[in-house]
Amino acid sequence: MVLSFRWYGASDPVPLDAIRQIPGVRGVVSALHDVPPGEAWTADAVVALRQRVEDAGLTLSCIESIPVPEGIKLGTGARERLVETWCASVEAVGAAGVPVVCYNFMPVFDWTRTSLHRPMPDGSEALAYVEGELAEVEEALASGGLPGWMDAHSPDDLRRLFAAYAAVDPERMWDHLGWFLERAVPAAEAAGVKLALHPDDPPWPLFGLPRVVTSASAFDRVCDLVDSPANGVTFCTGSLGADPAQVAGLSAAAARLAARGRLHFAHLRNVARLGSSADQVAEAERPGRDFTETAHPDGDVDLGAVIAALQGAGFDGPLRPDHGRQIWSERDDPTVRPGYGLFDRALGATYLLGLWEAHAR
Ligand code: DNO
Repeated sequence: MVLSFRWYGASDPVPLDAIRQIPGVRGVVSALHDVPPGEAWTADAVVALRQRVEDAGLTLSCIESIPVPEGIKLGTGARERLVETWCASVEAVGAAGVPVVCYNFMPVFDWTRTSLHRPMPDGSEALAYVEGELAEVEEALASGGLPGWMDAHSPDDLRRLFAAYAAVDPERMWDHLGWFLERAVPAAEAAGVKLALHPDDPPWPLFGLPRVVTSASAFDRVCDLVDSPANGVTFCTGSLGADPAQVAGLSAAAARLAARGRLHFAHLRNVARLGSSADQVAEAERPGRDFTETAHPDGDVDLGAVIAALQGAGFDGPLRPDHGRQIWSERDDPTVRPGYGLFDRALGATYLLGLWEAHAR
């Protein structure tokens, strides 16, 4: 495996030099963050990104992400043109020699939390999701007081998108994903790139929008839609592990998908269902799907078992820690991207490296 770290490019307050100093980290996961979604990437621009990463003594192990435009997910008349552009970007990535592209098929919003600064018992802060707080988020959406992770859309855009998605039920969403893969997978094959679809985070419908990539069995269905080694997944333990019904089955699912040759990228992070022992909040107070992110060794996901499963299947792709808590001097630092500071992700990386080495013996 290639232990990797996400880097948001030149504007990331975490510099490549710092990433280089994390023990065991050799790969960087990044994207052309300055190219507007829907515009084709060029090979020259990807090569320049790769060069910058290599100049820092690292390798560009994965692109995360090339955003899929809403017109494709909605199945509008513009989708032919939009998918051509998306495939051109994949071609550029392949021409620049980067082996994996992570993407997602979530309508309107990428990962969704109700709090970016939930105080933890140890004085750190973490991202959290509490169903009882969703109404506040919806109000903020309507008024334009958008939380940071949602600011890609104006309130008018959102109203238009919500109205358009009202006509898309889950089976239509699957059709749209199938239509997309029928075009994207051959392009990826031709470019020598593996596609790695990220699951919806959290893995259930939100705000009445159709979200379908919500389980390991949905991943199987994705792999069946177009039967090619280029059509694979990003195995994100924090996304799928937020579902209490799935958390115990994660290592078996990782083993199955990796043995199938479709697990192309691993996001290993941890979550605790609020009410579970790691969080020590009374179950009765917060039933259901509420969860908080945790330090990598804590939480409900058995990351050691997932690592053992990946090793058992001979996984050799990029693997990265994911969201960290805000700890130490990053806790009150407004320049830190919630979830994407340096410190706790670096601790997560060394924990994953330790697990990997321990299981390799
Ligand atoms: C969250 C990430 C996601 C991921 C995209 C992939 O931090 O895992 O934002 O990058 O969903 O397209």
